[in-house]
Amino acid sequence: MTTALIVIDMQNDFCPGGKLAVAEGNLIVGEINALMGRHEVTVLTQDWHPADHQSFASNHGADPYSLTQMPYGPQVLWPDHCVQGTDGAAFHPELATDPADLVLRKGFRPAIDSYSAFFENDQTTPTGLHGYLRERGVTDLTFCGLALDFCVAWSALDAVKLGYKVAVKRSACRGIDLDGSLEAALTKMDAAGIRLI
Ligand code: VGL
Ligand code: ZN
Repeated sequence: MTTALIVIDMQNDFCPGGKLAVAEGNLIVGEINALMGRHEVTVLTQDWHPADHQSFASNHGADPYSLTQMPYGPQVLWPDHCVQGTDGAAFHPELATDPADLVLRKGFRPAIDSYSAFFENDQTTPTGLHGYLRERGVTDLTFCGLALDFCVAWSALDAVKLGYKVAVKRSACRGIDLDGSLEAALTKMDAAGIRLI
């Protein structure tokens, strides 16, 4: 067994004061820092969008948090967030980034959003993370970070499909909770055999 900690999107824009702030997102940084170093492999993901990204409501003349249809299916339109190179896209200043083996950026293709750390939202375009973990012999994954009901859940569900043994460290996550999305994500993860620890 080889374990990896996957820290999802601990960036300024997902913390209070950011463009797509998750309530209490800043409060989990200390716990995440303490989890690092307890796994053979540590990965940080970074949401990393170009300014013309099609998940931004502003690029559709639409209201943030409304729904649109993309060629790959329904897509929530978000406030502009995690724009490449901006302070909002930077990691939370107290996040310990030195222990990370890999920083994986995602969501950089203008036409496709990428919640999952493994596949973009078309559910076929790979990010490369699976190849990396496979080559490092990783079998077991623990997820933490933001947001529990979007990027953490989508990543954990894809990880199960890819054959990993998966746990989510609940206390080291916070959710957005859009129209019941938090409860739905927890139910789906439980049904997939993901351990909520
Ligand atoms: C996320 C919405 C848009 C997340 C990223 O990290 O959960 N959510 N982009
Ligand atoms: Zn995003």
